Amino acid sequence: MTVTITAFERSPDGGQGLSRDTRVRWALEEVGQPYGVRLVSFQALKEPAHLALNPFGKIPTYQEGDLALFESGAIVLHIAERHAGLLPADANARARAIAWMFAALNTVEPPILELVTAKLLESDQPWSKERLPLVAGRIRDRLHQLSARLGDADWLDGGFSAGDLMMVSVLLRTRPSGILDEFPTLAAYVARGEARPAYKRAFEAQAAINTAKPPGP
Ligand SMILES: N[C@@H](CCC(=O)N[C@@H](CS)C(=O)NCC(=O)O)C(=O)O
Repeated sequence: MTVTITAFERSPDGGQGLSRDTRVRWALEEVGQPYGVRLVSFQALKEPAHLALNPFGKIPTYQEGDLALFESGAIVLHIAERHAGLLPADANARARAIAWMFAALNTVEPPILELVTAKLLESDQPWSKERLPLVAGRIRDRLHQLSARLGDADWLDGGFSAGDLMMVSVLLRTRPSGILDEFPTLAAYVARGEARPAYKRAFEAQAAINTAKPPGP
């Protein structure tokens, strides 16, 4: 069945691969599922046709026959459950891989997003300069813990899984701030993710759309 996802017509990151369609593209590439992409403008995200797919007016969405999904985590989990390659066969290992997906989205990503919000939306506030180090500190706390758990392993729990795909995708968002490079173990982990052929194909596909254009709003 044909799979169609949505992505920004013009990504605000100018093709760095930080928009959340990249993690969905990556999952589809890992499992060898062909897909189409419908590009959406910021304005179209808030129009009824897109809100019917994602009530919060965001990308990515995923359509496959009668099924329409939103939330990158739910989409990647769906792909991982339907195809071999992203979740282990052993039931307990599978549950742990899914736990790492949730950890990426629910424990590691929130402080990273908070820093983006603080920089983009609060920089004109008189308290902004004092708050930024606090927010960055919360990211560092999480990354210290994650780095300690990863240790010298290649991946979070045995072989590469959807948990790693999501964690690497989330950690990539700390690179522009320089924080990722403070954690050599995690920087190397992210580099291992980026070196995967499936990631490269996903990255290049989104870059082809975005690098030729000036950054969006
Ligand atoms: N939790 C959602 C977040 C989706 C999200 O924030 N998408 C961003 C792009 S990465 C977006 O569409 N932003 C446009 C907007 O908020 O207007 C997910 O993981 O899919």
